[in-house]
Amino acid sequence: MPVFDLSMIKAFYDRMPKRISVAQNVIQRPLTLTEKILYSHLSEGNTSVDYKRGESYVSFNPDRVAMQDATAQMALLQFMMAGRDKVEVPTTTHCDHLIQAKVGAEMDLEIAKDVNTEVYDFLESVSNKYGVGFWKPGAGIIHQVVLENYAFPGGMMIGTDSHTVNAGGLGMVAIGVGGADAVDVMAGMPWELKFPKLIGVKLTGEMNGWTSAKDVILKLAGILTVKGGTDAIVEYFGEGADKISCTGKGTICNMGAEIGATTSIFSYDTKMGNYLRSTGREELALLADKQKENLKADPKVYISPEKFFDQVIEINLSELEPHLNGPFTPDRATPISQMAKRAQENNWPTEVKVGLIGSCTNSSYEDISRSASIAQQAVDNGLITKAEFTITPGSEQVRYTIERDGFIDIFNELGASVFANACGPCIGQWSREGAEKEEKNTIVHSFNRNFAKRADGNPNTHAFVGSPELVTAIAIAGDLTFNPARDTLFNNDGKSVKFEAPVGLELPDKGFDVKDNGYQAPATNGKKVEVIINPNSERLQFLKPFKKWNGKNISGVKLLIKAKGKCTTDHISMAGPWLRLRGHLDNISNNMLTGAVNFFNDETNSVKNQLSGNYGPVPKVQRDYKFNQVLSLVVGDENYGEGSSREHAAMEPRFLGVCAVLVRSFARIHETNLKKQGMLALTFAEKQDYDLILEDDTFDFIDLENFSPSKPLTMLVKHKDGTSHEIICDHTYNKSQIDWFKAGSALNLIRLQQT
Ligand code: MIC
Ligand code: SF4
Repeated sequence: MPVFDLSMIKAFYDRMPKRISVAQNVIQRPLTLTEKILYSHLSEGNTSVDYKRGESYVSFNPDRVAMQDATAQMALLQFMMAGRDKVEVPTTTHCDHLIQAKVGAEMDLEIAKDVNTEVYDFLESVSNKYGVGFWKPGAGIIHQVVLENYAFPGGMMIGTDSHTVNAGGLGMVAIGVGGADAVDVMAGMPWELKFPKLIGVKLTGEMNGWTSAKDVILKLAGILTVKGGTDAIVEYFGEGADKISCTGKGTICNMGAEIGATTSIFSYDTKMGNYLRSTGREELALLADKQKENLKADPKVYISPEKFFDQVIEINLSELEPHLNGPFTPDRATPISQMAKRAQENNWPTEVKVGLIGSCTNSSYEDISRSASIAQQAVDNGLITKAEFTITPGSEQVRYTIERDGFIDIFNELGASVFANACGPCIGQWSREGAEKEEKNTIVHSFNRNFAKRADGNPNTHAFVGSPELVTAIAIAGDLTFNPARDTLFNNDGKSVKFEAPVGLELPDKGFDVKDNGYQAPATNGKKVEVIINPNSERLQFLKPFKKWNGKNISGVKLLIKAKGKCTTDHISMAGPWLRLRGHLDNISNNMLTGAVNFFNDETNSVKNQLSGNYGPVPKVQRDYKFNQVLSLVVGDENYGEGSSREHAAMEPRFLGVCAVLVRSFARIHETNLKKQGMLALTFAEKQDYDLILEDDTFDFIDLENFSPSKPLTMLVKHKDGTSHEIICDHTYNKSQIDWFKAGSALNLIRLQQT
């Protein structure tokens, strides 16, 4: 197959050297790789400004857009309102999130095609009409397919999924965004981002034994926590980096989403060149080889990184131990040697019920071959898996190749289930038997997130994240505390077995292969293509523009919920069964904030309706406010909206009449999503003011009429007993973002510009 969009890439490589040298002259110091790529993608062309990291808002022209089915529906419904004939940059849609894992790949895929027909028909027709490449259900998970086909060193892309960052493994600045941001880029408009800060991670030494690329990011998550990477790009370098395979680099970048990083990146090296060649992109590898110097930082950056990055962290790969992170949060890092002690201290169940490998994070040929080497040892030594064991390949190309090379047979001998090439259990699309009983239990997986309820809907499932090879060994042992480098197992004949460290192949000796990769090119002229939406559908609904702001201060706002502790997008707009409603704003709004814990009663989905005095489910109470034309406010804690890029978490409150979200701090994508949808996204200037908010409070915004950049807003908090406080609300709106608020949404502005 020819390389996709090669002429676009060539044109970019032609521009890049000049743009970099201009930037070097303007900035007058050596540049990191991240800066080279960002300055090569400015909307203004050659730069005339030395942008301030963490401060300047900058307009970019990304090279491409990728969307997955669960977010593409809303993104494309919005794009349809933008009044364009076709997308202006190469764009793709990937059908991966809506396939439920239950029996096994073939059967599950057939069922998914059947139950999701109308959504797939819509996505296929809308993609066809607007010039968007379409990857059918079964083709694979968006990030794996992008790495195999579209990512290129030095490029810049955005995607409507937080793990878009995976493409950093091929040297790309790849950023997860909400659908409204994707609409900007698809409509050929500049896309804005606050110039990120830079975290340098120096990798020294070399991995050995059971340690894998996954452990680099599990360790880093432990150091930086789920918010440590906020508004920053993580750039990896050092002799250790050069020894990690391209897909291993992808794994590390993928899970950078779990530390809140804008994205992560590695510089171009032979590992990347080999991967490009092995995936049929020799021509692209040759182009990248010629750009080698531009695809890494300037030499002085590597000599004294502390001068050029805002923060530098060093990890010695030779000493890095395999980790398991969890439960309930991906930054709770435990080296395997300490798991027995920690599990006991925290009362985590140590019997492992299920081990799951694969997902967009860890399903490369290397991952599967290393895991298979452990499975093979188990088979050879008469061991069986104590836990259930499942595999979700990342793409049809990987699946086809690992089947050809016999790995699937090895897993089958161990009694594993192979699920479809899709997200499946990673996003609650897992029909796990008995999950409804909500028993306390432990699972281990090689995915990236482990928030409560995420995999199987059971709030008591303790999920731990580890490398696929470690997950395989632990599934066989059925024991969370099993340290394969140290411990032995006994087979049915009572013989003791100790695993040799995993071995694998970075890339297939015979190259990758696939029969049908599942790609469908769009019509060259889509004018006549009709977009299919059934007017009676409960899953798809045309959007109506949100109302514009009337220019007046907003008052009489009621508290809807004061969320306590972790409130991720999974808490705000749960996935799993709700994924099926992602194209129907009204219907999906019935899950709004149903996972958030109410500060005042420690319960989920039970808040006080200030109009009636009764407690009720959050969406129901909010619909009552809406019916009575009362606006409301959501209060939250730190890193509110962490996790996914799903803009439903912003559109639902907007649609149901929440006007503002006031929190201690935001996760980046969610904050932008709120702004784009015309909401007020505010933070407490004094973090302890969170404590002032009471259950029966009413709020007035007293200086909204003067809403302007860098000027905090003042809100009057009125308690039921007649007392009140004025509190200061910080915000990060710049001039154009305030225009979004005024217009009612960013999309309303695009529509205005169109007419
Ligand atoms: C996820 O991993 O949480 C998801 C599901 O891929 C999301 C996107 C979504 O909610 O549709 C993400 O990471 O952005
Ligand atoms: Fe799919 Fe999970 Fe990857 Fe998200 S993290 S894209 S749900 S496999």
